[in-house]
Amino acid sequence: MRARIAATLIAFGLAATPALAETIEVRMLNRGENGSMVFEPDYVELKPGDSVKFRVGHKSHNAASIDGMTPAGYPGFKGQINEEIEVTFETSGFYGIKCSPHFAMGMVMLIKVGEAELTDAIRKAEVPGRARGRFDAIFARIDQVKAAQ
Ligand SMILES: [Cu+2]
Repeated sequence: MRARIAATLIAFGLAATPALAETIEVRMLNRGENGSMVFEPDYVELKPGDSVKFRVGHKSHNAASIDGMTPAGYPGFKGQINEEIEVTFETSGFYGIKCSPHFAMGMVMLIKVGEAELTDAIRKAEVPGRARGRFDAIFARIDQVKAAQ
């Protein structure tokens, strides 16, 4: 009898424990594998509750959410230049991220949290031309992976 209670408690404990939250590092670089002014990697997939730590690879960059490219109601965030910030993402959806001074040079990345669809609101958000090109390339990779599943 005592053994059965213990087993029940253990099973309940495991079920109630969420998967361990992870922190993924993204570096802010003047030059990376995909050209100049880049976040590396430029696309990450997270579980709700996971975090991204934005690391200073080179100086003069920051990480900030892009208005209109986050889940509805998300308040947004903005790191200072050269600030290494760690951001926890709780709400499922896509999050467009920019470096404020290099947004026009295409310094952007995309984060997917949980289960989310690439909506037209995300795909067609208004961003500078070079950011548009990089986002379209990221969207194409996501679509390719999805089509192969
Ligand atoms: Cu930058």
